[in-house]
Amino acid sequence: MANISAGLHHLQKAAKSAVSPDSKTVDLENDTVEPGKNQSMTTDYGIKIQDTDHWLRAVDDNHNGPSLLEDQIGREKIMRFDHERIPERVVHARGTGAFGTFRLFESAQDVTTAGVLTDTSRTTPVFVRFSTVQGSKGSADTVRDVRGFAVKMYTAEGNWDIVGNNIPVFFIQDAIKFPDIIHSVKPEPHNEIPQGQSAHNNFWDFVYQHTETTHMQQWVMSDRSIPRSYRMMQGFGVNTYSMVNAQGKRHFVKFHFLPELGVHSLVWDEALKINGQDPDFHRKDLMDAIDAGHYPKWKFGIQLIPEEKEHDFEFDILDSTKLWPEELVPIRYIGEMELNRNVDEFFPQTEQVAFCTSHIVPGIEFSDDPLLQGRNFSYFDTQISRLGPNWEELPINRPVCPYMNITNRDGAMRHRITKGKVNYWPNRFEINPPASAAQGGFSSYPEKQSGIKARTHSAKFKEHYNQAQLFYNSLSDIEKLHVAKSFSFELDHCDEELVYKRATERLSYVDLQLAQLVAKNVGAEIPTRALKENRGLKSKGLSQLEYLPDTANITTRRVAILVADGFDQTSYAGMKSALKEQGAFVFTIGPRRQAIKAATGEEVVPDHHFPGMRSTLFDATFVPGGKHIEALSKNGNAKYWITESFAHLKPIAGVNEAVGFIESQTKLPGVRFATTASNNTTVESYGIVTAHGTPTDVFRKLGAVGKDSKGFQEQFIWQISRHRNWQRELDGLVDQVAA
Ligand code: HDD
Repeated sequence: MANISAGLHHLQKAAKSAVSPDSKTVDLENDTVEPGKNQSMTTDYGIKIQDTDHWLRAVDDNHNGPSLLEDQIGREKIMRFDHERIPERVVHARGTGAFGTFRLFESAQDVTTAGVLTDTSRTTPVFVRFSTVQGSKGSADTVRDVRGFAVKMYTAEGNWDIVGNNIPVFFIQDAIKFPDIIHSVKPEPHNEIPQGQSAHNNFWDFVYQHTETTHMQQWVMSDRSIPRSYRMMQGFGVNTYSMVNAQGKRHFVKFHFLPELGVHSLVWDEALKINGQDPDFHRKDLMDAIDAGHYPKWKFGIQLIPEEKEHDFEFDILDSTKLWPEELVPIRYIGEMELNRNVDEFFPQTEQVAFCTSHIVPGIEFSDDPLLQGRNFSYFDTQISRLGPNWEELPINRPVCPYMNITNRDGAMRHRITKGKVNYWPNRFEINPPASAAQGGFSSYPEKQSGIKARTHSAKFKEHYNQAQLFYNSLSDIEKLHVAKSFSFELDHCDEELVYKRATERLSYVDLQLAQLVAKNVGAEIPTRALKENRGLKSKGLSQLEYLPDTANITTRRVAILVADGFDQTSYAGMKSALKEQGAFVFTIGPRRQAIKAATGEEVVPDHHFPGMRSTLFDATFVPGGKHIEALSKNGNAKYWITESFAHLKPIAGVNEAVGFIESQTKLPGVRFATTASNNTTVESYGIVTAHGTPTDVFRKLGAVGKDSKGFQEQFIWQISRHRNWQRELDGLVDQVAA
């Protein structure tokens, strides 16, 4: 099968070739346009516009007078504006997307016939949309929430949508409860509060009433729900699908995406502040990385269970509140997804993209997962109210393979024009016949079905705590601490005693210590015994720290260099070029966005001035040596920058005069992060990297970077690649600084 070429341009080419070659039709299919200087502005019905700024009026000698309703140009302009909005998504309203490609490096033909998973010569175009769940379209990016991870693969046999999240399990087991969980987490009905938060009575009331949510609660209160970047999140299909091979053998399957950059999160105080300081933090982050050519990549994996082993597990494999532990069902990584092109226009692409769990291609099938079955109904339905019945033919949604259906006609906003006399099958011309299975027609797996009507689930669906414990037990100490802190934050925001007391009590089913810590913080009764014995089981891959790459990859990490007049040019330039060489995004921050002079006379124009930026928007900070420290020491913004970076566990580096400045801003009597021992000595302590020596000695050509790097720049780069210094928080230093 020939490659399907990547990206939108290719999508369009393919779409064109899928219809009649008649030139007029092709023109109509050409949806992407680029306005130019030589192209006059016209109305939507084609006449050229002379004046865009004055409504047609009947004026007197003073040019005063009433506006005329006859101004068809003015009316068209206002009408178009009045109707710019379509209903936002009822959930996942806030999001952003990008184009890319999917490549297969190992065929899965032993388990499926799907071309996209068997033909290693193909490149399949994709569009991916990331999102938050709770907030409205204009809400902030870095709220504590599940992130949507929706992938549309434009395969040669039709579109395949994996509508997943960055968390592998879900709150509820049955789709019929979806309106309730979503109503409970959304702003409360009487006052429309709060926006972009689950920290309120109704959510915690609902999850208490549904013990099946206990597992997902742990994930949502962990660092997973405050990702550093969409590029640093895992993606999970969550639901159980199935796959069928050429011999008709069926396997159950779960889909996984593993990010090349590792899985990283913000810290909570940082996330809260970014919500106000840069609500578009995540969408900018994705666009900037793609624009700079640092294309994010994810390995694609499948977990497989043969049909006959469906009942071999202590949990039901069709229950979406359960994951399949990797020890029991290993992940087989068979492909790679890369995002490499930003959208041209947000609305027709990212806003109008519509995903559907029921979009599957031959070789991939559903399962009886009751959440998936309900989703298959819901997504189809929601697109009709958001986009109308012809939503599948919008440019972003239509397939790139040939598609034609003479029966599907008309409806609001029909775009495509289908020639011919007949619109039904069978017809006397034998136009548009269905395809047999041998010709690629979709045929459902002949799963045997019989039963009585009942509103029920299998007995295993009733067990709700084992995997909540499994997840919590598998976390590292710092991740456990964060879980306790986020439960405490959320329940602290619940002002109804019944709500926070009961939600806290529920934690004793997971871990007694966790329950005790949270109870103390939120003012609930401190439990003395676990309400369910913790079996102490752990599983691999649940702690996100396990995905920290061994290599010192700092590409796209945002690093700030703080300067004022009198900075040392050699250290400034040395560090800047070392960081850039490693692919970091480096920004100079100074007291003003005008030339700042180095001690030796060189000038640099900062990218930002101190009041215009905050440390929260950077992963690490470097302060060069030099006389400028005197000015920085008197600048409240610069001083707070260091204190806050310290509290947010970020690597900080400084040389010579800067070392004392950094130490003074961490305000920890008795804790020293540097020694002044001998020249050219690099010291790393709690992620603070310092050195003393002549700048030319300290800033030599960049050597190998690793844990034991003795070089100053190398050690700083290594610390950045570790993301955050958790030890500071574990040792209680952060509580003392409290940015
Ligand atoms: Fe959903 C959107 C993910 C359960 C009903 N969902 C939506 C999106 C994602 C998910 C990523 C945004 C897609 C986009 O970017 O446009 N949803 C999930 C996951 C679930 C899940 C991983 C659990 C496994 N969803 C779920 C259930 C129902 C829905 C049980 C209803 C029964 N979801 C919707 C929806 C949305 C949606 C109302 C809103 C906008 C849309 O579909 O296109 O139909």
